[in-house]
Amino acid sequence: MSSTLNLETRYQQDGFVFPLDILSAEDASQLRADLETAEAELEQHPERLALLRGYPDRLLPSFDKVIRHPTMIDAASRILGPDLMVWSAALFIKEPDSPSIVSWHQDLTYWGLNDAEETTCWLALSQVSQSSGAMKFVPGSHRQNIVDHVDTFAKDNLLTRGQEIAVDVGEEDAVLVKLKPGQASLHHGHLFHASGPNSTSDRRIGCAIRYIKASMSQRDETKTLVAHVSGEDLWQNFRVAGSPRGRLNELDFEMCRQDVAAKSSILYDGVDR
Ligand SMILES: O=C(O)CCC(=O)C(=O)O
Repeated sequence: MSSTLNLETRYQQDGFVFPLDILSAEDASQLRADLETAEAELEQHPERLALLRGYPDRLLPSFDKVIRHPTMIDAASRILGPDLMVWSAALFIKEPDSPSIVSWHQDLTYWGLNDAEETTCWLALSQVSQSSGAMKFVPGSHRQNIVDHVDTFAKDNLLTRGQEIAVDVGEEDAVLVKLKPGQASLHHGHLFHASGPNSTSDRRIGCAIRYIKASMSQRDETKTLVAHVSGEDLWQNFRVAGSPRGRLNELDFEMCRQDVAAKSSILYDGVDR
């Protein structure tokens, strides 16, 4: 990994780039405060709280603004070209002193997309270090196609199926992705990555913004919900959401519920539930 190379070359070589400076520390702290106020408002409503954590960009105008941030759009466009959708912007939260982990996996394994024209911009809203549960990336692993995964459904695993790569990961070469609040990393949908528990007294919060080329589609032709954040949508392969109608608006919650239903048969394909 050499930081003297440009972003595209480093990304092609390693399958990731970091750190990218996206928000000032003050803006990151305001975004976190907006999220945590919304979480407190929804404390008695677990279903809505789960939707907020899965769809912050559809339910809070502050997060809708973030997924359209010019620096992130510029970085994603260098990788994917000008026509961009956000397929998901879910939060990965590890509470203080929490055993939550993410096992070694490749993102695109279970998303049902027809191509690999995807990149994740993972934006830190807290201090991200080894002890708070930073991600680890294996350089160059993105050059492999999707390898075998096994589903573990392990309790402390934050992934939908607790899926785990079933081949040798090459973990000894992994790079720790340390970030300050407001910084982001960019990683390829085939990159081997994982993260450990949070042993600090603060929450570890990241927003994983999944940019895809607008020309992609779901293999089963389901129109999953996306935000159209740059360029054209000549293909109309997705259901395009407008910006949130307001803060925690009931119609926006309903739209998210419909997308959860549409995506669940894709994300849990082949699982006997
Ligand atoms: O937040 C984490 O620790 C893992 C996130 C992740 O796997 C991803 O963004 O693809």
